[in-house]
Amino acid sequence: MIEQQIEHLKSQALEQIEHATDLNALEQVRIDVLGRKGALAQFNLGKLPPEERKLAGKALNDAKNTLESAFETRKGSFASAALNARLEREWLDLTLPAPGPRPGSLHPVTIIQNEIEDLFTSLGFAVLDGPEVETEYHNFDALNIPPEHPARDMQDTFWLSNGHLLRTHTSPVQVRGMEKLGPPLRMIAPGRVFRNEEVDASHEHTFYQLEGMMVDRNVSVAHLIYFMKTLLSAIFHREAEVRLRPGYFPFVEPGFELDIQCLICGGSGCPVCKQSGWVELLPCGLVHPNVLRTSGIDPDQWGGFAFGLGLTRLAMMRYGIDDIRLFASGDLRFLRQF
Ligand code: 2NL
Repeated sequence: MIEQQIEHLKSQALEQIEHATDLNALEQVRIDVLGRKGALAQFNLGKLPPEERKLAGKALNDAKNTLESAFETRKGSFASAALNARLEREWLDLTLPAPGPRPGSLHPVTIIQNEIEDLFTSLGFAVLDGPEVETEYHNFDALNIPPEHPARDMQDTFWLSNGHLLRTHTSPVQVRGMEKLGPPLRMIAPGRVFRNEEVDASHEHTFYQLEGMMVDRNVSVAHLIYFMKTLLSAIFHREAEVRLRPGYFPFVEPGFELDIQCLICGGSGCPVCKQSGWVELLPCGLVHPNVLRTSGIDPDQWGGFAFGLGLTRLAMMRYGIDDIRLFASGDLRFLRQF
């Protein structure tokens, strides 16, 4: 009789445990059933005959044990559900890009320009800037470029209606540098230049140059070669073999085309160097006496070397870029690669 009541209470309690919706509800069931004044405590076995008391006591103990372990199990399932819910709520994908605007990156021409500026700064050169709209004097006359020179033609230069022009090289910055600083001097002039070009994969109307000049006493071609080799080692991160060929530029005498031994084949000949083993890299020379004199420097006292480096072309070589139009395209798929 009493065992049946216990059994009934047990199965009822097990059901309540199963249906408890949260920890509080479960605890209430536990107090109601197993608590000091709970349902199980209400059974009074004292009045039973010994034989029955023994059986009833065993049933009561079984029920208590069964219910206690059912409570623990249910409690454990609430705890793991709570943990799972928290894990789900606080789940974080650390491989996702951070929110907000993406960090930008430097333009490939800027990367190379910065590297070369750092090198020349360390060698005592000033980094100069100048106007992009120039006078005919600073862009041509002061550079010993004669009036009939083809560079002065409308086909090659963007002229403004007031007689000024968009600088076709950064040389006018160096002219202004000579006027302002006087000898001795070391300077580089990186910047944007403009030519009236038919645009295609290898020609742009706007591109970047970096020119440099050193004026001092007894400056020779040996100094020029030393500085150019230092420059090329910094750019290509290795010793570069160079050769000089004669080249004509009105603002230098003598003038040279400086070639480097092909970095692809090492000089044995390949498609990049057109089987010659050499790649044309930069024009250079000793500053023409007329150019020094025009800017107020006595060519009998002072001499100098100068060079011009196509930053845009260098970036194309460094990064294997086959279309010059990409540089100013603003195409993020291009820019994000650097
Ligand atoms: C080029 C130009 C060269 C120079 C530029 C220079 C400037 C002054 C005096 C003498 Cl103020 N020379 N600059 C010298 C040699 C070559 O190249 O178009 N480079 C890509």
